[in-house]
Amino acid sequence: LWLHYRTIENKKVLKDYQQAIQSISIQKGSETLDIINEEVKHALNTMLQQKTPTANKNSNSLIISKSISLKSGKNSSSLSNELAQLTDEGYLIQSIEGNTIITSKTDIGLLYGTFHFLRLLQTEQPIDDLSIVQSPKTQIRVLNHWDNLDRTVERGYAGFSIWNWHTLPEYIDQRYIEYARANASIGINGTVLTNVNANALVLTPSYIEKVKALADVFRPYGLKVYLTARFSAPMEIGGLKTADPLNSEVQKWWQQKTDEIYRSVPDFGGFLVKANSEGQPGPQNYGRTHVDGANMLAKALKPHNGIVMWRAFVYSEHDPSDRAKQAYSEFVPFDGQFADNVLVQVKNGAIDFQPREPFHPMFGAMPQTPLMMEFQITQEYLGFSTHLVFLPKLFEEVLQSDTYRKGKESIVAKVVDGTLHNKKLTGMAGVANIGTDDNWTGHPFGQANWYGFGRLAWDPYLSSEEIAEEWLRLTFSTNEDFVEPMKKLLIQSRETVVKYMTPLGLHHIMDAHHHYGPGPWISKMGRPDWTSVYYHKADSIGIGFDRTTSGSNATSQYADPVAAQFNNISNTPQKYLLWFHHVPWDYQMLNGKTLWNNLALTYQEGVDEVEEMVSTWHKMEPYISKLEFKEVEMLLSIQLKEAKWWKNACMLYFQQFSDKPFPAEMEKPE
Ligand code: GCW
Repeated sequence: LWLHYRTIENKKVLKDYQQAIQSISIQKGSETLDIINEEVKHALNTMLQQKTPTANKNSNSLIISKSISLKSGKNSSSLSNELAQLTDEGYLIQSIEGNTIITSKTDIGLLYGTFHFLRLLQTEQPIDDLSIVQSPKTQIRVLNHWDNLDRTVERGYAGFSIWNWHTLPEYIDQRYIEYARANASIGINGTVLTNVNANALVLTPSYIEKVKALADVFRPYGLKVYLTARFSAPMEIGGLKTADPLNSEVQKWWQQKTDEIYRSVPDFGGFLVKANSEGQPGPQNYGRTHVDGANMLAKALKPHNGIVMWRAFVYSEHDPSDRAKQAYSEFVPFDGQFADNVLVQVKNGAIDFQPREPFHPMFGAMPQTPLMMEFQITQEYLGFSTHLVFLPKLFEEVLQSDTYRKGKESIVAKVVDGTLHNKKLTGMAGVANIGTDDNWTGHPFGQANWYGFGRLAWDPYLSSEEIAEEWLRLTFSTNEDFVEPMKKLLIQSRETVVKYMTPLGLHHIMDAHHHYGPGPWISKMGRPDWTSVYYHKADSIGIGFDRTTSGSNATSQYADPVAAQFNNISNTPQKYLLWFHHVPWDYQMLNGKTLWNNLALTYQEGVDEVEEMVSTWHKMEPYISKLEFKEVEMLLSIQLKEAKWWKNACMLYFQQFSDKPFPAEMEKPE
């Protein structure tokens, strides 16, 4: 991963660092502090090519400690003022009196600060005048593993689940430790071990023992464990006749179950729940509401400081008019009714992790309810672990979208970090792309998406360029001839995938069964909203989903002026055109060409851009290990083949409706 330390490449920088760090002094006395000691020694040995002595020198020392005593009184008081401003996970990295000091209120803060400092070294940043003050901007920064107890991973493309339930609790796989270390290095502080399509068995005593073993490994890395709670568990493993959240036996069962978990895992984080969605049981089975369900669990967790993450990903088969509207319609009326330890977890867009979606209208629309962001790191709709797509670019686009809920600059990032409506509880979840593959994520560049998610959960205002540059420098090389072209490639890669899969606001036109490859045609999936034609609505007149006031009126779920903008075809950004409008094939676009020709040329651009990715990659051979170079080369050639497949399948299919020739500039589909 990005923690594979390398000797500092630039000789002058190496010399400066050796000069600046002649000794290290690190506090001792806890497991976390031991981890810091090990990490620093290992990292410096490799990066600085020297065995740095542990000693308390007067200067040129790296000092990592919660209590720092300074000679100069002035510095000392400003340091303690700054320290007082930090959250428990925050830290300071400062150059003071010729030393580099990392300090914090907690051991975990020191660990985060240490990883930040090591990142500065590996990416070759100046360290002679540091004045870094950092606290995470969100509180709950969690991975959501869609891992089943049989070790299959729903929408996982990197092998099997890394949790070996069979050998737990006795056998502690080294992977668990590396996993915790990697997460700590980017500030992730929680992990939901199990799939949201939940299995109640994980709440039985023998599994709780296994969960405890993982929690014990993760604790010194600041990583809390959470579980998914299957709503019908009281019936399935508790022998009750109902799971009605207003039934006192059911309430008692959850309370006792929760107490039982906390006896084994005293810092257990809480539950993540998918209820009344895609066949999962929930409170609505008993005529109750999301509030009834969430608050019942919240009450059981409250005495232990646990939380409920209640997902808003709901869409019913009974109201097929417009799936995009349903989460908002079901949840927004409940604003203010959830208990104070409940977060509603909302996917970034209203459909389902498509290559591009406008931001979910729930963001900003529930001023009295903590909403947490759910991103998908695993590439369910973006070419699995086969296509290279740098997702922080997608995440950034969503986080920077302006909801206008409290006027201009009410961006989604402010909903997520709680500043828009003064929320105390905040968080971001990422559906993990991690598995048993040697490189953890299948595609070697999938690691960048795990990394980028963590960085954005810590600070939702970071730019994707900054993240791309950091990750490239950490993982491969700091040579500008590598970093610059590869940064460009990463940043471009997200738009490229949109172009060859779902340009101009198209969505959900993949194969309906496995979600890989094109499938704009009718599928035999049973539900109308599980087939692509529901979403693109191509006919002899045009293509696209009319979500304006003359159509499904989903636009009314946005605040003005966003709603007005999306309602008006000429003001709608072209990237969302077919998301909101049914547009005639001959409609003239900004470049003067028709919609049909634009569609064709955008698909073609997508293909051309993958060709450019391939040729950029070929120039990177000197900077990459042989194996990784070859791996990515092979994967890119699949990506190119499949970009053409998408283009050809979609254009030939849509041509049946448009009845128009392909523009001359487009390579003819075969
Ligand atoms: O994206 C869809 C997936 C399902 C998933 C569901 C969800 C875990 O196709 O596999 O189920 O979303 O987010 O609940």
